Amino acid sequence: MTEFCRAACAFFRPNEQLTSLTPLGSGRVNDTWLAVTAAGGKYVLQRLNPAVFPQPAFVQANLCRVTAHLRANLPAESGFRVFQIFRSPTGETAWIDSSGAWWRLLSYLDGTTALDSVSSTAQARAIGATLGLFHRLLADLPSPPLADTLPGFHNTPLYLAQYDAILPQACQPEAADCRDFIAQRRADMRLLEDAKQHGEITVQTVHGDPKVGNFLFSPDGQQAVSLVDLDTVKPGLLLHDLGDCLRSCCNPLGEEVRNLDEVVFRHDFFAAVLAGYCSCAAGLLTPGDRRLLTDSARLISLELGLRFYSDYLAGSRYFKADHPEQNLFRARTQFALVRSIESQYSELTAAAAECAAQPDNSWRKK
Ligand code: GN1
Ligand code: MG
Repeated sequence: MTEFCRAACAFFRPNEQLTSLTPLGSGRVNDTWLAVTAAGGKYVLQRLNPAVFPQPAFVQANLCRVTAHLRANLPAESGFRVFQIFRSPTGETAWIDSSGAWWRLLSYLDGTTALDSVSSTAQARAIGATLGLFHRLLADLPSPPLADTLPGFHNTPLYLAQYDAILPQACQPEAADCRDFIAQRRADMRLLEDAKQHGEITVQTVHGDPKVGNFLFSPDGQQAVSLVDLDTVKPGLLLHDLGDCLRSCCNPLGEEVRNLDEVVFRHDFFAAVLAGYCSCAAGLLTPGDRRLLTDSARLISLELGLRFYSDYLAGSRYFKADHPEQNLFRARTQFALVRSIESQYSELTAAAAECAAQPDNSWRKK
């Protein structure tokens, strides 16, 4: 891999000498490095996972459009930073290695830090406000819609059908607790897709993966300054993003917890994310979106647990894993989170209704 990293850097920056290469972040799909050059340049070097993104050209085209649109429309006072996509001297935004994988070089946002987990309601609120700003800006993205880089992404009934198909040919033993957990919730899995079919909830350009680690903060951990990992930005549901952001932000122990009794969905962080979001983007939410806020967090946690469990059964071919049971543990953590949401369902729903009733101070949908 290091040889490919060197070749990719040389392709984009032929006149700079690479001095160090350090793995960056904890992405489960793509490979990412911090590349530093002798001239002091700091870059994010990424290899797109071809097994996950079959149309890398779409990913790159979306990335260019989205970053340009964000940059052109950011309110100056927002403090939000957008990374740059570097081109080779011949104008390419991607280098393709001999195995066919696509690589790109992005600017490293110096003076920022990624959090492992949320540790205060202030951070939760900052994340919610940043997601709201992101949605608001992308609500005005001129047509045509972005290409679908990952068909079926966040289509929960489709993940359920894939799980059913994997079961007869699983290469790992079934786990009875996960099997029963899924069996008891099969009917729930249609909730967002049905609401979408009925036109009750908002479809627009969304991030697709707004988990805690994708929000960059100021070094003191107080200000959220960016939202990165834009490969899954494409048309989707606002509730996919809200649900995913909530499932990640309200789970301070992270995605791999061994003692499942410790997993808790934090009620205070839930209210804070939503308060931050609504202060920026309440005007985007329809009554249907507002009604399903708690369910979105429950559904996306259930969906991710189902995806991890299916991948465990299939031999961990999608999510990177250090050992064969890692995706099983990840699935159990998500299912524990679902249980915690279920046990606080009415309190969470009341808190969500209160947040969504707040006036949107800054902006309204035109
Ligand atoms: C994957 O690769 P990463 O870590 O950015 C996944 C998300 C999951 C997340 C869970 C394209 O994101 O959907 O929520 O892992 N991305 C894709 O950590 O499947
Ligand atoms: Mg991602």
